[in-house]
Amino acid sequence: MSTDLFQAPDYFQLDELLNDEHKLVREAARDWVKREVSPIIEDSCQKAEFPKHLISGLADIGAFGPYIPAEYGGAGLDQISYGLIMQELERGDSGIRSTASVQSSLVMYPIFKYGNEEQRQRFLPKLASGEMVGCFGLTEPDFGSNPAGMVTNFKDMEDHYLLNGAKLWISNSPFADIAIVWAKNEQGRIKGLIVERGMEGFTTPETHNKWSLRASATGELVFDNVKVPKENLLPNKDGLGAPLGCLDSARYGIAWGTIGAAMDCYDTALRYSKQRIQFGKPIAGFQLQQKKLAEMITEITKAQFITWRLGVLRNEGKATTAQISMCKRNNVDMALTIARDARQMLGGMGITGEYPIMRHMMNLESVVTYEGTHDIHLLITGLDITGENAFK
Ligand code: TGC
Ligand code: FAD
Repeated sequence: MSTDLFQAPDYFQLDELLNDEHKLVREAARDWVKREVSPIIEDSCQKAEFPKHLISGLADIGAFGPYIPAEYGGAGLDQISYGLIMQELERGDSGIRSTASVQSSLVMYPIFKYGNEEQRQRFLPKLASGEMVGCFGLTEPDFGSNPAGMVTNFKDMEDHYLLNGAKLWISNSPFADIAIVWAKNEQGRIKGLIVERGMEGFTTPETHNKWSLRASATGELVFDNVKVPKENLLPNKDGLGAPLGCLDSARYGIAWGTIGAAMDCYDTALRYSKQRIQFGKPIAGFQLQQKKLAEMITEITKAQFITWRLGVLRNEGKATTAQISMCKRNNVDMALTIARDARQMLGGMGITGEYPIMRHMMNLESVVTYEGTHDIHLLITGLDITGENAFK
């Protein structure tokens, strides 16, 4: 891959809305991505390997539990800083941001929010430092967009729970030390369980042949009469609202993250278009290419502002699920459109690993699907504004 020459676009001086801590956190993440991610990421994707050696660096820049209080090992940052870290990571690669999203919002968050003090003390510091990596099991082979239908279940055996079922499409599962697993109890109520690697009957086969998110490990979680100790049940919340609450936090991170991917595609296409000569002049001088670039910077700028505003609302505890959903949907769609246009602007070079665009484009095909598909998010907005449920 060519040298990372990334320059972040800030067309409407959004920086003036950030405080010193936000900028410091962002610069640390940006520098780290340039130094550690950019030089190796193309190779990891070609080999379809998650670069595990990045885990300690992710912990060092505060990407594991940015908003979890410092007493549990988190970085104790606000929601804007959390978002900016996700933006910088996904500027590098969606798979690296995925690993941080899952660890922070889908593993540390439910333990912090729904766990007891003993569980917080036992797991959060190790997850924050990267000594332990987690994954989140909600999706099942027959229940993706409709997790309420899940069949994974556990029975109360008095001195332990007995867990059976399977989860599919689980980020980080092949190497995770623990899994937050959502399963139904005998009353059909959804609860969260912390399942630990090494428990008998628990396996995590890897899913191969992905054309997308190749630098992120994806797999299954299979439970065959797994004995889960009673102290591993998350006691403080049940029902589908528990996993959906975690998704609010992760979807918010994705909204920021996809701005990073879009910025990288725009910045790459802009630089290339100024250097590439056809018909005797830089292709940046042709109206059709300028139209693409002008639309890209406009859409990035609009996304930056709704996402910053969402961060402010989250800091104030006022952001709704529907607002987060709209922002995730809009920003992934924006990034995917920009990636496709940017790829065309590079002509044949756009399909090579010399430039990051095709990799972002392929990654974003997963991002538009996970954490709720584009269609599901349209229906969430539809329900919110009309009061009519079109899911069922
Ligand atoms: P619905 O009836 O709307 O709600 C069921 C219960 O949940 C409550 N609730 C919430 N609670 C807290 N926070 C939220 N955001 C909540 N949203 C809803 C709700 O009040 C209700 O409570 P109760 O007490 O009455 O039971 O549920 P539904 O079955 O109609 O489903 C709605 C729908 C379709 C929007 C939801 O199922 C959905 O979002 N589906 C999409 C599935 C999805 O996003 N899966 C993601 C899997 S994880 C993943 O992809 C990780 S990728 C990570 C990476 O690599 O980065
Ligand atoms: P389906 O639900 O079968 O949807 C298929 C199509 O039907 C979609 O286009 C959808 O929009 C549409 N559709 C479904 N219902 C409706 C409706 N009511 N109205 C209109 N259209 C509808 N899950 C986890 O739990 N943990 C993870 O860590 C995780 N990581 C992932 C990593 C990757 C790389 C991928 C690809 C997925 C991951 N997922 C994870 C799963 C992801 O959340 C699901 O793929 C997603 O929720 C969609 O479910 P599905 O694939 O079963 O599609």
